[in-house]
Amino acid sequence: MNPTTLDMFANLEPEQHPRREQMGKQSYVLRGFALPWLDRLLPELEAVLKAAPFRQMVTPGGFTMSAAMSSCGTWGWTTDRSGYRYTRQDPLSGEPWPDMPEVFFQLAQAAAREAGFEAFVPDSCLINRYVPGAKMSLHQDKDETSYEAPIVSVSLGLPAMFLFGGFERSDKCQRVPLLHGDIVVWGGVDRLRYHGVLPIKEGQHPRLGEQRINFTFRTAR
Ligand code: MD3
Ligand code: FE
Repeated sequence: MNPTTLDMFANLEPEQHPRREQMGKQSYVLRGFALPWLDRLLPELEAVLKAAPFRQMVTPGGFTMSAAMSSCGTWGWTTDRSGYRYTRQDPLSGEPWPDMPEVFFQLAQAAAREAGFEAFVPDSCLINRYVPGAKMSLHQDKDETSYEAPIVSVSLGLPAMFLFGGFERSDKCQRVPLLHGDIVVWGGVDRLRYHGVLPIKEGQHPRLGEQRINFTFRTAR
């Protein structure tokens, strides 16, 4: 059954939803939104990773990113010494990125709708893996052709302290703890906010072990 059919808060405005926290004018944390989907997400994740395993990528400046990454969908985000970009092929295998599993797409679309963005059509899902100590420095997501579509981000496994900044790197950041099953949706006027992840703390998650997995859904083109 589609878990969205059980949503008894469907008629409330986004800012009235009890498990929906507003971070900016058009950005929300949906607490626990992914939990009912987990049993269908994890086998699909495993299949994607068999075809396109996690790898650590290098920034144009020559730094190895601490989060390991993979992708599925038409476009996969990659970085190497020559720059950040979206590619149709996995540079590791030379093959197209694995298809985005239907349940990934449905979850991303349901979360976007819950935050007021109708008809989100992601063509890219970046999969980030953080082990304790891994982080993501403050940045903007700017490699997409258009900034019209929102971004949907699913957190699984170990908790993370998320940094939700402003429109300049030096702007003060809100700190938002993200737990297993939480989804963040941001778009519209908040689409180009700086954001990052503080180093993940040591720990064991009962379902995912010593790691945090993040899915970042975007419309790349
Ligand atoms: C942006 N990933 O891959 S997404 C990325 O948790 C990336 O792995 C992070 O940033 C991760 O580009 C974060 C979650 C997120 C949450 C709230 C935001 C991004 C946000 C608020 C404003 C802008
Ligand atoms: Fe980002």
